[in-house]
Amino acid sequence: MSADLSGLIQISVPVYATARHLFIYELETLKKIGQFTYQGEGWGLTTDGKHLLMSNGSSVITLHDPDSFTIIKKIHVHDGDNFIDHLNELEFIKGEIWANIFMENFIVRIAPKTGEVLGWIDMNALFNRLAPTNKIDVLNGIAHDEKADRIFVTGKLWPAIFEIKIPTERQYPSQK
Ligand SMILES: [Ca+2]
Repeated sequence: MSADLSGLIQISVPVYATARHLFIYELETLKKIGQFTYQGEGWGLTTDGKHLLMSNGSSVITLHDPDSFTIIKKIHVHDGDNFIDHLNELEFIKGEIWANIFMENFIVRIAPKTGEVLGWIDMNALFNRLAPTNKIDVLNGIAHDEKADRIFVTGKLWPAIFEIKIPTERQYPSQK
């Protein structure tokens, strides 16, 4: 079984990857040092520094204990009264969960405590920057370089990784 690396994250020292099993690797040697199995699907994986956060293609993000993988909490992601489905790749960025919506060119910014959508980021402009000859697939990669505070996005089969900067809150006010 091959691991789905779109959920690849690092929490303290080990590296985690999902594919119905969650594999844990030692960072330096990439030797497998543990694994968990879980019910349902595992799409995206990130960490708030203490817990693991996993998506499964629904509107629910599960918060897990990193040692036992026990579910501590379910975060129901919603924008007003609407639950936001197809949450895919996750990235924890400065106190928010960012998730792309599978098959759509949008990233949502989510409040981890309440599951409320704080804002939508339109990624359509990136597609125009890729050559029409590129056989690109869906947006599915978000990464945050904490040290330099830089945000990167990419997609399946994309020949490029983009660094993005979001406009100020004043230009794109959140829902709250
Ligand atoms: Ca990520």
